[in-house]
Amino acid sequence: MEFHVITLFPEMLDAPLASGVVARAIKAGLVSVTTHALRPFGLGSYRQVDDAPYGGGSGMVMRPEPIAAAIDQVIEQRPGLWRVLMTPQGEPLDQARVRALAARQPGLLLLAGRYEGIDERVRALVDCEISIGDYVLSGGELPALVVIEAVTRLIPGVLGNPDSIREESFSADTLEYPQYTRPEEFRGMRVPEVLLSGDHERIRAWRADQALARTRQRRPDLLSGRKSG
Ligand code: JAH
Repeated sequence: MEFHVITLFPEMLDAPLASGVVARAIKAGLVSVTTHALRPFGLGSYRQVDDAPYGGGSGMVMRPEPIAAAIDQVIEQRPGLWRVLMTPQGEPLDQARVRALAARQPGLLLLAGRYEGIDERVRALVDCEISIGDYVLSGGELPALVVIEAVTRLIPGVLGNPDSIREESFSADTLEYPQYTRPEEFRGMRVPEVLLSGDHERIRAWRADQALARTRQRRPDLLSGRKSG
């Protein structure tokens, strides 16, 4: 699986890709991540990538031509990449969408914007738009990294232990049950007796009950039908 990222700040991707699961997947040759600096595609001797909004207003808007030129160059090198715009106006990212993105061969071209927005006509140049949540960021780089990590984890061979591809919270429709490790007592808080009982059927039932109760309390939206929230 190939990831390509078009960004004004390629160095922002360096540290997060240098350690952890994504770094291991890159070293193992299971994925590749290529950053493409947008600046060289900017206009004029200042390599301008933004301009004032038509109609007035504060803030700057990304011009479409540098983005289009960058996309065209990457797609020419690598036809078939699924073009994804990171934007708060996009479709919310959830584990189902991560799975769908992971199925896109040969990979993803992630577009990370900056400034107060992107010229509306850029939307015509991408295949989909993804949001990682309802909050304000300064650009799409962190969301792009979120997509890269979430997708990479689903690629066969990336996670060493196949048991941990249980996929954890959100793949199922409940949150995880409470987890404990040693010591049996920590600052007066004891590990629930059932987990020390060795009764695997009781433990399974307790965990299922806890997961459901926690989901009802914290994320009832996950229980009321497939998707919502
Ligand atoms: C901010 C371009 N869903 C989170 C998210 C994604 C992208 C951006 N902000 C938040 C963003 C500024 C410019 C994109």
